[in-house]
Amino acid sequence: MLIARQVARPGQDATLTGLSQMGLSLTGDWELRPVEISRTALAFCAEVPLELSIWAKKLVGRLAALMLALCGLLGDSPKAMAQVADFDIQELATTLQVGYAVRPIDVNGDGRLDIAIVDSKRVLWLENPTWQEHVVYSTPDAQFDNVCFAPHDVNGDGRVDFGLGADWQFGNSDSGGTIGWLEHTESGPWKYRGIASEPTTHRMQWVDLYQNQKPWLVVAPLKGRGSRAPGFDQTGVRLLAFLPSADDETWNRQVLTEQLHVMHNFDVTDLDDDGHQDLLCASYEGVTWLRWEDGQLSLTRLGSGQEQAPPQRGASEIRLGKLADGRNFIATVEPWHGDKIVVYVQPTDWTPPDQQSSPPLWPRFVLDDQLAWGHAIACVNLDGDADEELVVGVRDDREGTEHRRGLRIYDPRNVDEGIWYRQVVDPGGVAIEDLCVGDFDDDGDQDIVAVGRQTHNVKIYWNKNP
Ligand SMILES: [Ca+2]
Ligand SMILES: [Ca+2]
Ligand SMILES: [Ca+2]
Ligand SMILES: [Ca+2]
Repeated sequence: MLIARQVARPGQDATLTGLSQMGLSLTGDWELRPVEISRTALAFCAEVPLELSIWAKKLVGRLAALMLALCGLLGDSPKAMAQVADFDIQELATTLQVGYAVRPIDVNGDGRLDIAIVDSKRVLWLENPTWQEHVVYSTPDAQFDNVCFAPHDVNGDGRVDFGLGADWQFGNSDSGGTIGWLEHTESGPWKYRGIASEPTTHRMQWVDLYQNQKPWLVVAPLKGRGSRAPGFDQTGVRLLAFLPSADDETWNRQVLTEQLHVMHNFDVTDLDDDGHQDLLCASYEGVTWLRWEDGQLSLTRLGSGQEQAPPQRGASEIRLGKLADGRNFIATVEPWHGDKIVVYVQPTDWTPPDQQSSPPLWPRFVLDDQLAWGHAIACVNLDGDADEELVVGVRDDREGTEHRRGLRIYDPRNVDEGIWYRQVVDPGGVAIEDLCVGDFDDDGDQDIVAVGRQTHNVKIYWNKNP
């Protein structure tokens, strides 16, 4: 473990990216921060003539890395600084095809959080504390996979039901993509009811759109209808909302917006703390905040996303986090095929704009570019300070490198300068398609559950912080 000094200046687009552009590569746990002594290394690198051969540049890079390492060794204990949280790791007996989605839900109403999972052809829950498998819906003969779900007591009988997105066809933006719900029956399999279909249905959440305690099922397809490779940017995504009614066929439905393109995920938030739910969407447009005022929807762009041509554009995963001083940060995976972990930090003087104005974007910091595809994010308090930490699930190994898929934690230290600690947990352990957080042992701290794609597994990372 090594302390790296931040080489990019505060306000520059990238911190770690600045390092890698100079041929530096840091593995394991690290901290990025600016110090006087690092400027020697920075100046040394910056003065290398551009026409130097690649080998000469590598040599310079290694010398700079050595200097940085020495800087670190002169400082505080690197291990103590990089360690954010301590975990006991438990692999459960369940084997998945693809663990598309996982949520912490008390399915049986006994007061203990269970683990609910959407697998390729099954919906199941694992009962706390034995983690016994209960398969409530199985479609072994289906041609295509389930992809997403969202819990809510749809029929008001006291048992939690699930909205379900299925018939997932990544390459078909013309048809397919089912939206329905699973009624939690008293015993036996749950009953599926179809509501609608929308090609590339991909993510769903229940949202109280109009602050009347009647949540709508909000559904985000990945791509616009009829959009085509390579960019899939010809048409906007139809962000849909469905309000339950007694008759499944007549659920009230709305298209909330078609302005955004290639929306990989969205988060349900209350970003301006007005007590009303709003949405943060990750798309080619970067980070867009959707809110309702007097029933009117407004869209405000808060973060740029990666500004390159499609499909290397925008953001793909997104969650809102809270800092100890009350400000927000927005954590994303960027671009769509996300090889970067990015945060946007709310400026200290930021206030929600009126609907007509377009305020400056929040500053963007690249925390990590040593990954193939980050595919899940949570913002949660894991340690003893009041800041929320950033939890990231990396799905794929990066080819030809030592940067493994698995769990990574980022701890905010000085967010206005892009300074975070990184902790790599159980590298290679889970090819994380999705993760969730919850206090599964009811000991007052937040634990993490990750579900795998290529690894087909489920692991609980028990938080052992004192
Ligand atoms: Ca339970
Ligand atoms: Ca119910
Ligand atoms: Ca914390
Ligand atoms: Ca716990």
